[in-house]
Amino acid sequence: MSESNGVMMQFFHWYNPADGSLWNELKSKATDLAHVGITAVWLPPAYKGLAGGYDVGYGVYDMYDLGEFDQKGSIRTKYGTKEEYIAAIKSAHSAGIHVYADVVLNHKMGADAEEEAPARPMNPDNLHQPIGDTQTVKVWTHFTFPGRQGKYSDLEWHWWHFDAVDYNAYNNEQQAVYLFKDKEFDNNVDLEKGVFDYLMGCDLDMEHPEVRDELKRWGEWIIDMTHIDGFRFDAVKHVKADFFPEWLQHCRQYSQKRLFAVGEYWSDEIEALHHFVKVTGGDVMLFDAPLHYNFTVASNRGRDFDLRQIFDDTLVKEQPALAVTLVENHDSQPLQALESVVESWFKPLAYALILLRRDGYPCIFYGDYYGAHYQDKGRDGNDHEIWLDSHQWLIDKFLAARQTYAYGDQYDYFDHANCVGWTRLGTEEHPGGMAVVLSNGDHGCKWMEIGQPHQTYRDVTEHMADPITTNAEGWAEFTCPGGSVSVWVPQAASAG
Ligand SMILES: [Ca+2]
Ligand SMILES: [Ca+2]
Ligand SMILES: [Ca+2]
Repeated sequence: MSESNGVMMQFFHWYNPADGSLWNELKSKATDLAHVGITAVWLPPAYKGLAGGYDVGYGVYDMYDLGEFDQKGSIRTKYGTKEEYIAAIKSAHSAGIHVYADVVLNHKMGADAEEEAPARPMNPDNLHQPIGDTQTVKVWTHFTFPGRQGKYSDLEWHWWHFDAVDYNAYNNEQQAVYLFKDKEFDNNVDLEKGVFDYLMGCDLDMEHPEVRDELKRWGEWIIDMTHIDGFRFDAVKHVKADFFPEWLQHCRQYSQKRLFAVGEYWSDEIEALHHFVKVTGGDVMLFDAPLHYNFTVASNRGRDFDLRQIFDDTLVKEQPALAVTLVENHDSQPLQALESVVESWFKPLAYALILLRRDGYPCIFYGDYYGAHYQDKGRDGNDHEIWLDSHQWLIDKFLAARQTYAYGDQYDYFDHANCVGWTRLGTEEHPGGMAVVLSNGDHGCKWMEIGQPHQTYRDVTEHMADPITTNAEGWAEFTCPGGSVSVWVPQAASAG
């Protein structure tokens, strides 16, 4: 990642139109993305979900149906057909972009048939606590995949492949999670709710040998079918953490490829992230959710936020080699499940903080790059219309600066509550240096060392019109407008 200042893009948001066009869109945009400095894309789950052609992808039904079989009301998924998916990956590869597949190993939904099973109702808010006796329940747990007819895998899923479900047709009034007889919730999951193995749907039993084998077989299959370069694991805090290194090792051996991996452990508790890193031996990077929350708070508090604390308790500060840094994603965007929006005025500052510093593998959100417009119900039950601003112009400037100048030593000047800055000194291969200043208050200025004497710098953001020249010792007072950011690169050069 850091070797070439790589940048990932999350190539979707929650509200992309359900018209089957996303794979073709990537195909047509891959060259442009490579040109501006995107080196990898994370694509949404490509297999058929419960809601067929409308499913964002997290309601996993059939992992072997990439838009190939007439199941759940359509052949294609929300994003297109299997052929279009594979063609999009090929186009990305031709452009020099790696592709990461989104993999949901926690649950399945939309079973084809009901079956009876012995189970015990547990308190959904404390999964250790039974709220009834073991009884016969009627549950949607039998997956036969009638449209696929055993192609690629003939495994039918039954209740015994799962730990629990949350619906019992014999008692549909009861609020409970039904833990199947002789099952235990998997350990090494997040400890919220007693043990947070259960999230939704039919929760996979990662201790069942047929489940482990099937998931490994699927790993081989998706590698052969798509030549994917890595994985983004969904909802890792709800899955037995030690399964990930086991599964990855299997896939890496099989493919003879390094296979990148990042997990979504969505928690603002840095200790929980550290625990996952420990259990997985550093095999899986994590999205820096605490950093996202710091951005949210900073964007809401304006000048009352102390910018010196922006990296406090974040993964990029405490485990920089394992941090995928981000500003926003499909869950945090307005009206979504984990809505915690970073306000638009702060997005340029946040993107400078992830794209122009030494640490972290940055991930750009589709909605921040292209903008977005959509409507949905909010938590208040009312309909809302949302416009997300496109920050593409500035992000492209940052990407160009990152590619050309964000190298070498980094000197930090996090010495004022409302104005911070840093410089990069450059290397022999990438000379010139760069200075970044950002302010959440008034006009900012920062006396900083960039290492180049008598060199003139210009602001690629065009926020500041006049150039700045360093003194004989390679220092200068760099500036930015109030509530904004400036990025200073050598004037002679053309980057940005
Ligand atoms: Ca689980
Ligand atoms: Ca489980
Ligand atoms: Ca289990």
